[in-house]
Amino acid sequence: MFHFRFLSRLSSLTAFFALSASVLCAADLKEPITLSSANGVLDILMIAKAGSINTLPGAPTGWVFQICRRPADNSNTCPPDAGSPNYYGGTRLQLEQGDLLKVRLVNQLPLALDSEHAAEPGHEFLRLNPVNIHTHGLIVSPHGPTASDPTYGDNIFVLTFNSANGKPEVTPHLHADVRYDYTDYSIRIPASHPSGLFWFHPHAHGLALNQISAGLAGIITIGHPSDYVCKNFACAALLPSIGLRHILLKDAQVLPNGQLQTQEDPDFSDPQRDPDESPRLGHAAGVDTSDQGGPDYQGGQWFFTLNGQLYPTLPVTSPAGEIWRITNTSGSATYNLNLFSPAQNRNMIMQVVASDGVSISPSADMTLGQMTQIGGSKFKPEACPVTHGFAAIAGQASLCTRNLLLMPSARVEVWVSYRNSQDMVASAPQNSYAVLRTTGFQTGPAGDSWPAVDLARVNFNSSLQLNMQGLLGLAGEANNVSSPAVLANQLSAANKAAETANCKALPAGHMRRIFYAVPTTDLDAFGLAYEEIDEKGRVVGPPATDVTAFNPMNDTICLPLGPGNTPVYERWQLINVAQEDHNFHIHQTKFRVLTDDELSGAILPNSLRGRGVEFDNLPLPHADGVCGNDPSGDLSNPIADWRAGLCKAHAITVEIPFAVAGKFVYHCHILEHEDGGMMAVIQVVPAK
Ligand SMILES: [Cu+2]
Repeated sequence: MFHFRFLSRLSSLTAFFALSASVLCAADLKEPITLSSANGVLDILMIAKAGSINTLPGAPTGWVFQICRRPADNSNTCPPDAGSPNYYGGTRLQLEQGDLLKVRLVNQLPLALDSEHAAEPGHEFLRLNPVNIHTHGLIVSPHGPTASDPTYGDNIFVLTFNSANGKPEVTPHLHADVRYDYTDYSIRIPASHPSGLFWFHPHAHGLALNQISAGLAGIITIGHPSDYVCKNFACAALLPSIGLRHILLKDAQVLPNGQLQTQEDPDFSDPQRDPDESPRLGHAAGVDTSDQGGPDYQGGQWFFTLNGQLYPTLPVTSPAGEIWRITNTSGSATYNLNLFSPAQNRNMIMQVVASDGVSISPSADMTLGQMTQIGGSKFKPEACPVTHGFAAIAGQASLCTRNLLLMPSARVEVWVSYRNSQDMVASAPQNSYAVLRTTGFQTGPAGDSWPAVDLARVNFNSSLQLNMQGLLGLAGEANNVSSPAVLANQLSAANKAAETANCKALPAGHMRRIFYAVPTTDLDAFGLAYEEIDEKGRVVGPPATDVTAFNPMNDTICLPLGPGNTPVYERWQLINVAQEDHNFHIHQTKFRVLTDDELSGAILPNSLRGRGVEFDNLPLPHADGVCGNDPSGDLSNPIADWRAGLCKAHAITVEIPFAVAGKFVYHCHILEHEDGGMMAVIQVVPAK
C-alpha cells in the first residue's frame, strides 16, 4: 500500500480532501447508522442475515444485523434499502434512562459451515446457525417469558433457529428454549441506569466466535455525554464545542479465495510488520502457517476496521477536541491502542472519561498506585497535565493515559485533543496528524499474538483556541453503580418475578474463588473451577479439583438478594493459573477491583467504593511458571500444581454488587475460550 506515504507528503489539507474521495483508504470516518428511541420506546426489527461487506475490497460476504423500526404491518421484513447501507459497520441504538427496548430478532442466517464446535458429538445443531442477543453491560433483567408476557429479557438461554436451515436434533447440549425464525425481547432500562456505551451481540455458546467475527455486533448508548462531562465544572460552556464519535473496532479474516473465515485464527498474520512489508494501513497480509500444521493464508488479508471502514481519516475539527467512544467488538482480538504523533515521535496523552459504560470518578485523595490497581491493566494512569495557572478540580483527580488495553468487549471513552510536546492542550499547527494504532499484544506464552496494525489517521485541524484547563470535569457514575439500591428498587417487579431456588448467602468475610485453566483431560477445551474460601483464605466445603467446561444444567453459584430484594455485595477472587491471559466478564452487573490496601486492611474496608472505575470485563494476566498442562507435553492438574506453588498466579479480587435476580453467566470474553467452555451459570434469586 502506498497511500500513507503519498498522503503524508501532501502539503495542503485542501489537496488531501480533494484526493480522499477517490482513495479508498482515506475516507472520513462515518458515524454508525443510528436509531433513537421516542416517547420512551425503541421498537425494532433486527434481522440476522448474510450481507456483503461493501466497505472492504472485494466486498466479501459477512453476517450482519439489518435493523429498522418495526413495520406498521407487523411483518418480519424491513423496507427496501435506499443506497447501500453499511450494516457491517454496526448500528447504534440510542436510548434514554427508563426506556423500553423492544426487539424482534429474526434469524435468516445461512448455515455455519466453518464452525469448529459443530463437528463435536452432540453439537451438530450449531451448523444450523441459531442466534440470540445479549445486551452487554446493561444492568437489566434476564427474565424469561411468562403466561402474561411472552417476551425475553437479556436472556441467553434461548436460541432462534432459521427453519429454512432445518430443525435441530435435541441433545443435552441444546439447553435453551428452542424457537424458530423469530423471538421477541423486551428490555426495560432502569431510570437510574448509568449513561454511556454498551453493545449487543449474539451469545450462542459454541458459535459466538463465528457469529461475532462475521460481523454480528452493534452498540447501545444510553443518555448523553453531557450527563457526566463538565457537570460540576466550569467547562460546561465548552460542551457544545466538543465533538463526539462512536467507533466500533471490528476485524475480519478474508481467505485467499475471497471468503470470510469466521473461525478466526490468531496466526493468520505475523504479529509485527516485516521491514520489507508495506505499511499496515488497516490490514495485515495472510501468511503460510503450514510449518505449524496450519493453512496457507498467503494472498488473504486480515482487516481491522473502524465502523467497517478501512484506515479512515478522523478529522478533529471541534475547537474543544472530541470524545471518542470506542468498543472492541471483535470475537477474540485484543487491541493495545496508542495515538502516535510522528512529529513528536511519541504517544499522545488522552483523558479517560468512562470505561465499560460507566463514567469514572477518581477522588483527589486516591494515590496513583491505587489508581493503577483499580484500573487493572486496562490503562496505565497518569495525572492529566493541567494548563499553567489553573488549579486542580476540587475533590477530583483526573485520569489520563497514553495506552488503552482493550480485550474483547471492552469499551472506553477518551477525550482527544491536539497536544503539544509538553502534553498541553494547544492549537494544532498546520497539517498536524497522529496515527491511531494497535501495537500488537501477546496474551502469554501459551496465548495468542494479536497483530500490530495502523487503524486510522487523525488530522488535527482545530484552529480555535479555547481557554480551558486542559481537562474535562467529570461527574462520575461509578458511585451510583457501586451503591445500586436505587437500581434494585427500579427492578423490583422483575426481581420479585424471578425463579426461586433454595440457596444460601455467602457468609460475611467469605469469598468465592474462580480458577481459569485448561482442563487436565482435554487440552483443546477451556474451563472454570469454583470454591469458597473463608476470611483466612481456607477452603470451605468441597475444594476445586480441576476446571470443567461449561455445563448449562449446573448452577455453579446461587445466591439470594438481601432482605426486601436489596443488593448483595460479594468478593470474588479470580485466579488465572493458565499460561495465557483471559478476560473475566459477568452479565447483569458491574464490579470494581479491590486494592491491596483494602484487602490487607491498611485502609477501611470499602473506603474506595464509589470512587474510581467500574468494569464489566477485566484482563486476568497469565500465571508465571507452569501449572497444569505444559505445552511441551507434560500433563498435570493445574489447580493441584497451583496449590503446590509450581506457578505464581496474579490473583485479582473484585467486589460485585448483585441487584438483578435471574439466571445468567460469567465467562471469558475471548470468544474462542467462551465457545471452548470457559463459562459458568450463576443464579440470583429473590429474597425469601
Ligand atoms: Cu479466556
